[in-house]
Amino acid sequence: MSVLRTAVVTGASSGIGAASARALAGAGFHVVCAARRSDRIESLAQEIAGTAVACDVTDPASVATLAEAVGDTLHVLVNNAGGAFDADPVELADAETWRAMYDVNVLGTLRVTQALLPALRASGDALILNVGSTAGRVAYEGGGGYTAAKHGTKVLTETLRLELCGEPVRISEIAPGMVRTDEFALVRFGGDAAKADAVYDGVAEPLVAEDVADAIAWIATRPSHVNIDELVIRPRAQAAQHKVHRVT
Ligand code: 8X3
Repeated sequence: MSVLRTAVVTGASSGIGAASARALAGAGFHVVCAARRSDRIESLAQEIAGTAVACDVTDPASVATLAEAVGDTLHVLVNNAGGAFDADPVELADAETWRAMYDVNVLGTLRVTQALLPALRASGDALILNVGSTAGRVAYEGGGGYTAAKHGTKVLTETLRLELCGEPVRISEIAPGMVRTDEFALVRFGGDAAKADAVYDGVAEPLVAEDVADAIAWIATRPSHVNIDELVIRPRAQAAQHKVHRVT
């Protein structure tokens, strides 16, 4: 067994995932960077002396490949792959888009957790850290599909913590608010850069991926008996989902 502690980060090709892979490598972990876009994770893995594994969390066969690559022992799993795919009101929302959001944000977390749990258990000291959202805490107009999915991520996390109580596996959720990344809002608005930029309009300092990654590395480096159940992290300018200080 390797003496180096190992971590898997899903959705590691960009944003919070890539930043978390870097932060965990900085904290001494060997990081397995998992994502669909192999070119991106390969260069990231090279940069942080980690390992790249192409993985689509919505595909059970692909998740099985990830589990094989990880092997018998794993210390930290960051279930980060996820995203928002629309901003439509409930009345007009497309059920398939909602299904896709549930698939990646909830079922993706389920699949990867199930596949890697034996290796996590085998480490004797593990952490499963699910990346949720403040959208998993509250409802907002146009957010129904994404908020429903992120509420699902939250409840999955809470359930798992109850079910694994007594085992050497900690279960945490980090719930970020407004984080400016290259892709989150752009994906949500189908590539419309003007709409994506408007999300951060006048907000001098939204969080950046590194702020969330820093908190993820902190959670992962607490002593083994300390379980951070949940950590809500927002920019100072965002007191609540609807209360954002904007300078115009
Ligand atoms: C992202 C937070 O406000 O876009 O997970 O729902 S929000």
